Amino acid sequence: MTHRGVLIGCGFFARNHMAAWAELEGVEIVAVCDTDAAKAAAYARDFGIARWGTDAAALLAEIRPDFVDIATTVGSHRALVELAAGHARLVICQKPFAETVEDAAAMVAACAETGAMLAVHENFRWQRPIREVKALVRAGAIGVPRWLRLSFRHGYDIYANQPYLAGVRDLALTDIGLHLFDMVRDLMGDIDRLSCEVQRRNPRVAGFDAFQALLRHHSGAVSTVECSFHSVLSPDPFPQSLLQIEGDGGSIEVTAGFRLRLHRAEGVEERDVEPPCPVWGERPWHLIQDSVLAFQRQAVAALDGCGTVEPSGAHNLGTLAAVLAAIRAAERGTVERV
Ligand code: NAD
Ligand code: 89Y
Repeated sequence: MTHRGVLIGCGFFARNHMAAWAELEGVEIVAVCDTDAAKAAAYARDFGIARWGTDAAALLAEIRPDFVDIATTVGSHRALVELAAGHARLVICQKPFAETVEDAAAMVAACAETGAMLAVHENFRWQRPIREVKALVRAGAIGVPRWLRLSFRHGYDIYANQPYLAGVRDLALTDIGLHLFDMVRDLMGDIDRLSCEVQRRNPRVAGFDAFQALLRHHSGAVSTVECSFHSVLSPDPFPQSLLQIEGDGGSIEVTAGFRLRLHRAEGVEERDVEPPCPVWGERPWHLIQDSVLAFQRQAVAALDGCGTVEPSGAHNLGTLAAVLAAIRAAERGTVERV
């Protein structure tokens, strides 16, 4: 059986969603929607979609899809998720899920009420290097994880594709911090308290384009998470997250150029963890594009009745709360409980 989907938001990033849906068996995007008719029509033409529209409510009522994939920017998420909750079995919402915990909780409640599954398109945890690290940690390769450093620093011009980012106040925390905090929670467990410093590095952007946060987890583990969009590095590692994680029995590091090293008393094992570039993809975005495919693959399985899509809206509420706590900690110079 083919699960029928509607994609809402035909902008820069959703081209990756569309290409990935087209590659996956058992799903089909049957209609696309954008308030900008020219963008919706262009997607319909480029991806061979029969139906397009500018009014999400009218389109969902007409199509009655199995799933809705929301790829708009954050300001429209709550209204679209609440709408989709009444029309589909699965609702997927791009990050940032919401700007406030209140909005995020309302979306979780709306889907709980109708019984729709709700997932947030948090694809970074689905990147191949991160999946491999998680598999090693889960298999006990380093023992209990005690300390982690996650670093996302680059100078790639993200504003060329996403000009709206140049006007976001808490830019680094809300654009990439959400991804990093989701990955850290996935690897190290929930966060108890944190402190954070932010910086405005690029004089051409309005917001804080760098941050460094120190996290204490409920397990007692400690993580340091850092991000900068204005670092001069050659070769530029964008969009790789570099990582080091230590347990009592060993350490794992992921370095630039997709090298994973597992250090244990008996020696070091090294491997290449670069994902393939999809036929529709391009470097350096292939790391992210492959993770979109991996994230969406779960949706097909969930629609088939096998498992859920991770992370759920309810789980992402905790990630949003952590990022909002980091914003407060940076503003006040305090240690904040999450
Ligand atoms: P964009 O502005 O290029 O595209 C968003 C589109 O949504 C626009 O075409 C806009 O007209 C449309 N839209 C807005 N409100 C709508 C509504 N109510 N109904 C229908 N259409 C509506 O933005 P983008 O750069 O593609 O980013 C979209 C989201 O994807 C952002 O939240 C961004 O953070 C996220 N993103 C995620 C990743 C990732 O790796 N997960 C990467 C890049 C961007
Ligand atoms: O919006 C961001 C994301 O989620 O991944 C990379 C990005 O496109 C620019 O920072």
